[in-house]
Amino acid sequence: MAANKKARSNPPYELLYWPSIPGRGEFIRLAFEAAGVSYKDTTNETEDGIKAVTSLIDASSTGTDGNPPPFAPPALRIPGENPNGGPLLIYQTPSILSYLGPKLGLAGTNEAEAQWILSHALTALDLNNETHDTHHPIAVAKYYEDQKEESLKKATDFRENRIPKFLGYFERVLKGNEKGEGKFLVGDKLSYADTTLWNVLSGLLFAFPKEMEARKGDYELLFGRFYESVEEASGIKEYLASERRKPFSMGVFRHYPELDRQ
Ligand SMILES: N[C@@H](CCC(=O)N[C@@H](CS)C(=O)NCC(=O)O)C(=O)O
Repeated sequence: MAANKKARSNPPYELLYWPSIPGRGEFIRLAFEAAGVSYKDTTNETEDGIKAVTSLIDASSTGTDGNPPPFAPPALRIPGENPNGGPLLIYQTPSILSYLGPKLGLAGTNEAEAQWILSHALTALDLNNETHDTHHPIAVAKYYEDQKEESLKKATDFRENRIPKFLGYFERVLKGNEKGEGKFLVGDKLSYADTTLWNVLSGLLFAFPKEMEARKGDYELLFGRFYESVEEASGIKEYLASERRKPFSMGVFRHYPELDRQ
């Protein structure tokens, strides 16, 4: 803990994401926290940090310091890592995770494992994106209330067909990875695929509590072993108990009771 604190006072990595919500920034935070590596969460740690995000994605930006402009947050800034000697700026959640994975010791032990980890993280992020579409099936920029009718249809299909398809898939992956004993998707150690899937499951439990409660028992490894094991992992457990962990609210994972199983 003391080492963590010390490291946090001089972070080499800067996460740029919207403040106050877990959102897609959470996938990056969980990787850092699992590895015990320091990072600066600019918008949550500095008064007008949000300007750092809004300026990056400003519609007139053609990039900064020799980096292209990010399309949308999250983005990660790493001092001195741009080939021009300046800060390197990368964006897109899976791109950031695959960059950090080997550096944080969360990308497996060989090339095959590294690719499987990326594949599973992308699949978990697909599930994340499909969850978002249950409350915004028509237009990202419109209010949920303006697309409620379509949301009800989308959420019904999501609950009845997509949730069981994704959960069934990950249950098979856990079963097939005997080395992982139900605790890891790939190999026998924690990876960013595990932390990414865990966050999506956690979000689904928040957004669709009735649906998930009714289905949990069908996935013996996923909810009997994996979920708790990641939650208890070193670094993750401490983070989840800290103030740095923001509650789900109005981001990707939202609890609209009418979209849940009735
Ligand atoms: N595929 C991108 C999606 C990024 C994204 O949609 N970011 C959201 C916040 S979680 C945003 O601000 N989007 C603005 C937009 O798409 O116009 C990723 O995984 O990083």
